[in-house]
Amino acid sequence: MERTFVMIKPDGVQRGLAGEIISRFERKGLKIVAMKMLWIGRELAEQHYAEHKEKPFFNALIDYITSGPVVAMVVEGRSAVSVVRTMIGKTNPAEAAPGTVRGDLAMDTGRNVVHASDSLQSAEREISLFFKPDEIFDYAKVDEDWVY
Ligand code: RTP
Ligand code: MG
Repeated sequence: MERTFVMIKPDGVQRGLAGEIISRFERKGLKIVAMKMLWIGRELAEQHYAEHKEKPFFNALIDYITSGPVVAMVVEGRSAVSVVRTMIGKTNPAEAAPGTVRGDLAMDTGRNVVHASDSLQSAEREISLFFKPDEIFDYAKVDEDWVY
């Protein structure tokens, strides 16, 4: 099983889409093994998006992601990293396919409602940035035999 990091961005929380987005992952058969609401400070935001430090949109991205509370999660399942990336859709919601979170629920690249790790390596880095080991739960889910 693989784990990935997912975050409902401030616009997703403000627009009341947290339940809708979480529900999609649950219905898919993925398992939420950690979840919390937090208001990210600039330092954590800059660490999280360190790969974009030199990009022209970096400051706007940090302003956006620190503009209100977010919901952070660790999501587990077979090939969870790529499954979740497929479910959230392309970065630019205008190009994201219908049926994806961004394709269905967003309009603008700078307001694309959700983040998900883009590789297993990113997932491990981001999970450890946001969660302590004892905040991540190893538990059996009753429907697991019916999902796999
Ligand atoms: P994320 O990291 O948030 O899951 O998004 P992503 O992988 O689909 O896209 P990435 O290239 O990592 O970009 C991170 C976030 O930066 C904002 N962005 N703005 N104005 C622009 O050209 C631009 N490009 C990216 C988006 O909010 C994007 O999700
Ligand atoms: Mg990214």
